[in-house]
Amino acid sequence: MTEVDLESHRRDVAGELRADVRAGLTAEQKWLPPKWFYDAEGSELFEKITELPEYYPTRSEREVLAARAGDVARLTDAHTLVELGSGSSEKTRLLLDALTEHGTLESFVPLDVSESALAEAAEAIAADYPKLEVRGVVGDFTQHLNLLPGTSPRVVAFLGGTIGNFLPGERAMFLHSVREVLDEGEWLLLGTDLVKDRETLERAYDDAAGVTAAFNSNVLRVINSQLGANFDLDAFEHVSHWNAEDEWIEMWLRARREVTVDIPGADLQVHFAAGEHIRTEISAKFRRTGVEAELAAAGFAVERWWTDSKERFGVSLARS
Ligand code: AVJ
Repeated sequence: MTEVDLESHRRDVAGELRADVRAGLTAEQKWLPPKWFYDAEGSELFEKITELPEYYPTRSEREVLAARAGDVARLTDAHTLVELGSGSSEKTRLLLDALTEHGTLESFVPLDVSESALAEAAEAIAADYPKLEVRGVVGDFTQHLNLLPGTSPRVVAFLGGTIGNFLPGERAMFLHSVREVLDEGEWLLLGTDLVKDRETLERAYDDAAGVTAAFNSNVLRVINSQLGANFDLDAFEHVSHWNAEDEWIEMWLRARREVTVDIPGADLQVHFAAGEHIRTEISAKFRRTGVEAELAAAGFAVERWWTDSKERFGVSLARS
């Protein structure tokens, strides 16, 4: 097996979790940031989600990439492909194939918070693309963008609709910070899940096999193991709800009964009334006009907009 060196920018994971847990679980409306889903087990559960019949985004985006990867290569002449929140990098192979074929690609830089998912993906890709320099970065894409290696022109891919996990203000800040680290003429390839009927959306986030429910409560398992907490996972139920006004899916963990939880690693005891919920994720859904306006506001020129045949998922190619 090829060995790929990962560089890590995550210095104090327990300290960061502690701060997020203290902020989120002492708030009037309790919340937790979605990045804490992704320990080794959570990353595996997410991979299972991508294969569920109800979870269309992965398949829809793959259809777009399969059709358009050649266009991405031709339009960008990329020397470096950076992937933010890379996970398994499974769909990314379509881009790597096209860019390798096109003859310009030198390096691939996947960045993810999950060291286990990143190591596995980076090694598999290094083995399958022997001429490619693979430089995995363990990091948080809201904090570690300025540390990305690679020669210009670079394409930064942010796929899967993960941008939907940000609130609108965070999203604007994030897009500005991507624009800031890129040189003029470099590229952003952005995947955005699109607004559609409530039923399709809510089913995608509440599958019949219960994988999404397990993924959601995994964040409590992470807090138990990292901070010595005593969350009873069975005391919380998975809820996914389409918020039509804000146009995002909200995932909650709702207390089935009154519960008190000790979180010694955060010096915290948290009380939940029966029915009280923690918001664990938002997954915003987009419209073409909104995506184009947000990219333009961040200083990008949108050169292409592509969707799958059912118009469920959009991919934008934008130039700095
Ligand atoms: C990885 C953030 C794109 O929002 O659809 C899947 C995560 N959450 N099912 C999404 C997720 C519940 C996913 N992203």
